[in-house]
Amino acid sequence: MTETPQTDETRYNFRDIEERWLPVWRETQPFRSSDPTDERPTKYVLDMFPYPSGDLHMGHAEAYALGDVIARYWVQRGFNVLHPIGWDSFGLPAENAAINRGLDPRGWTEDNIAQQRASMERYACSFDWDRVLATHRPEYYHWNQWLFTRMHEKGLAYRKHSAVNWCPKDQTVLANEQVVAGLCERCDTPVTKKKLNQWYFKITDYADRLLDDLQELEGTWPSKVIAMQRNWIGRSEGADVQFRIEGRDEPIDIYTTRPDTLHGATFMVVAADSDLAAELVQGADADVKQAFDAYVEEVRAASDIDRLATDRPKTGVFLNRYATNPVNGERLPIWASDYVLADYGHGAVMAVPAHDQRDLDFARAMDLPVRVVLDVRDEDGKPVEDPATSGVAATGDGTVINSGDLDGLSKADAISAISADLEDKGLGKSARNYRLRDWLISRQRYWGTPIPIVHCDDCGEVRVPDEQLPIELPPAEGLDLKPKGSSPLGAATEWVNTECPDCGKPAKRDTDTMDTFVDSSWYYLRYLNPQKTDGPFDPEDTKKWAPIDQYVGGVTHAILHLLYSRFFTKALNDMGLVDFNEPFTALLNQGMVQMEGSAMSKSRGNVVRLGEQLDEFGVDSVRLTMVFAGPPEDDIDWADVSPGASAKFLARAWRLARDVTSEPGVDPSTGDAALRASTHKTMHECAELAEGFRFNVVVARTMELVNVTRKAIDSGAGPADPAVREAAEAVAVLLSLVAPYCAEDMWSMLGHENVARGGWLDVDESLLVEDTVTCVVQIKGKVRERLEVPPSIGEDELREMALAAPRVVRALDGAEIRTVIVRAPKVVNIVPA
Ligand code: ANZ
Ligand code: ZN
Repeated sequence: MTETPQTDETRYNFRDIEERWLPVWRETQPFRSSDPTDERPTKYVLDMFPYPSGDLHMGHAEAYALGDVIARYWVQRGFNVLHPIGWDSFGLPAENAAINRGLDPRGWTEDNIAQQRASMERYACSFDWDRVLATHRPEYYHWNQWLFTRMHEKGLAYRKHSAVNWCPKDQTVLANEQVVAGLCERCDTPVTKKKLNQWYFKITDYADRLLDDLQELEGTWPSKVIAMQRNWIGRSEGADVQFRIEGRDEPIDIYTTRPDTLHGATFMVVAADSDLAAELVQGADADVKQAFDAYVEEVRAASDIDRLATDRPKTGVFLNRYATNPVNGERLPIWASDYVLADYGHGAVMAVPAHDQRDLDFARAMDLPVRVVLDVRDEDGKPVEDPATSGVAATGDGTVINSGDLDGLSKADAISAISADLEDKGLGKSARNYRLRDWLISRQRYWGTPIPIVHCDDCGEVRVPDEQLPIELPPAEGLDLKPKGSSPLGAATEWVNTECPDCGKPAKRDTDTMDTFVDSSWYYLRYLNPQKTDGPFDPEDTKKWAPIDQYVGGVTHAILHLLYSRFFTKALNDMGLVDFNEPFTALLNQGMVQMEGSAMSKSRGNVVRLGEQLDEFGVDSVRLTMVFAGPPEDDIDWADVSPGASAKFLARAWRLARDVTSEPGVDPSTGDAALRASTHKTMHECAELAEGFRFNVVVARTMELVNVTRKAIDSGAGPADPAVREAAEAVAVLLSLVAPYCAEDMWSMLGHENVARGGWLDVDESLLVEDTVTCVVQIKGKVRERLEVPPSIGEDELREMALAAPRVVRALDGAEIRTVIVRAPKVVNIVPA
């Protein structure tokens, strides 16, 4: 590539440029979205908000660069874009850090917020700084409490005594979702079970809607995330079947998805930690009881996820009790084991070892019989090996055998037949189960939203009246925040002791605080009116902006946060507070930033510091590198990219604007046609690319346009050509999406202000036609040559080109020509004499 000789590399100085524009943007706030007179159509682009647990890191830099490209793109397309930011500032990271440093979590949190905010401003995030929120501030959590109260009124918030996941290190309960492979998500301590009185949100009431409405998101959410949501909700269709228990008056229900295998049941298993197991073991011999008690002790320490794992050795205790199979009267021994969960279905299963792997593993471990009742074949039509010897359950489809009247039926027909029969006899009915559990929202920690409930000896659980909200957290001073199994708030005696809102007698405040996922379940609505004091959000503004057009964030939140937000939105919809059902119309998950093949972590010593990268290469180069590295969903390895090369490219782009000599507003139509075609084509394609999230290709196209423009300046049209100005302005607008400082500086050199609202080029369709078309040259109707010609080629020029083409000359071999028929630009027909 040629450069003008007067090029002076030192003249593009990102430090000067950053220093020049950051104060201007601080002053002008180009991304304010709350002007009521603004008539532009609206878009709501939302980035997941950060925890203020330190300064921004490379992961933030990637996510916010991508969200920013989207927001800035829609601004350039003429939309009033709401692109807000805030802080998810309650929760364990802040609290633990505060405990470790002996500081008040408030001050620590606010300091970190200030630091992150300054970094975001420097990073040129196009946030609307008038709408900032932080969930630890009373003006935010006031409305958590208000929403909790609405949930409580509707019976969607309730308290129950149950065994919960307990992290012995953090001394707090965890939602199932916060237990990863049996370990606490935060500190990797093995999670145990503890019986406690806890607050729940009844998300299971919404299981069907949460599942069915996923259909609406198909195509605009990553299919992987939709599948994860589906699995998490885990709807299962089957039947409840009644079994009599010898020596017990009431029969019990078991849940099965395979009533077709009833004849293959050879024993029954109840969850070791269920009430039923405890009841059945009553009256058993002392040694059975003792073995059972010891076993239950072990079981309580294991997580549900471990318990369900198929590769785990099976353990259990025979309870010395028997059940009766309703279809054939057979006597089935009853065992207690941990692979059956107490809170799924009825906490009891009929075990069909031939056709269920976990039952088979258990049967083989305990030496229990295996009976095949389905003739399952492999691909070659041969019967699969006997599960009793192979150790592999025959879980496929097949024909029923060893099952009396049912023999010969297919699996599906047998399920219908036996279900109908059981239903007739009153022994069974169809049933559904979900993997999804109610959402456990109470935490025994200080740094969260206090639950707005007062416990009164006479009135019980009393909601704090709306006009007494917010219930502010008492100061941390004087409280021991260290986790100890009960909430630190219990020690704030003055705060705890209150009077009952109903009867006025002395009563006590609930001392639990809310899971921070409550905060993030509706924050997108609070951005609409972060300062509103008489409600959580304004219905008019909700109509104007919500739901979110584009949500951007990490796939780590693919289950919990999205599920909870979807639940909140549906509950709010039912309360008439919003008129839509899904909060996030479209979702983009960015990849991760890695270093040398693995996630950055202190222990690996491969952490790249964002601040250092920004100091060395400049904000624009880092942003451009993030965006250019690949499709947004892909992980980026910082060892493979080159922010230095990005800086060189930006310098090259910047010099275009420096070199333009025409006046702003000059009519481009008289300019160099080829350059104009490139400019218009680039803008046209980049719009499509940006809307398809192919921002890396947008950057590549911009680079091409920079090269073409440079050629035009140096060896073609020259710096005064109006097409050169048009191209340089287009480059500035394109760069404003990824490299706003450089773009703003270019824009200013080009004689304009505020590149963010520069506006997308009005693409001239007539300039988009292909660069060349193929012209066929025929002699006496026979094709002799194909020529690539410009579509606008004139007849005379085309005739000359055709007659001069070497192959045509050879084919004519000096013959005289009678006529040449030219149909520009496609056909030339030569007729010799
Ligand atoms: C007999 C049977 C035979 C089963 C067979 C499966 C295959 P999903 O699809 O996950 O809902 N089950 C029922 N309650 C359970 C509990 N509390 N803990 C663990 N397992 C339980 O699974 C339903 C199946 O899981 C049920 O169908 C039951 O085993 C087992 F060839 O019943 B099945
Ligand atoms: Zn009372």
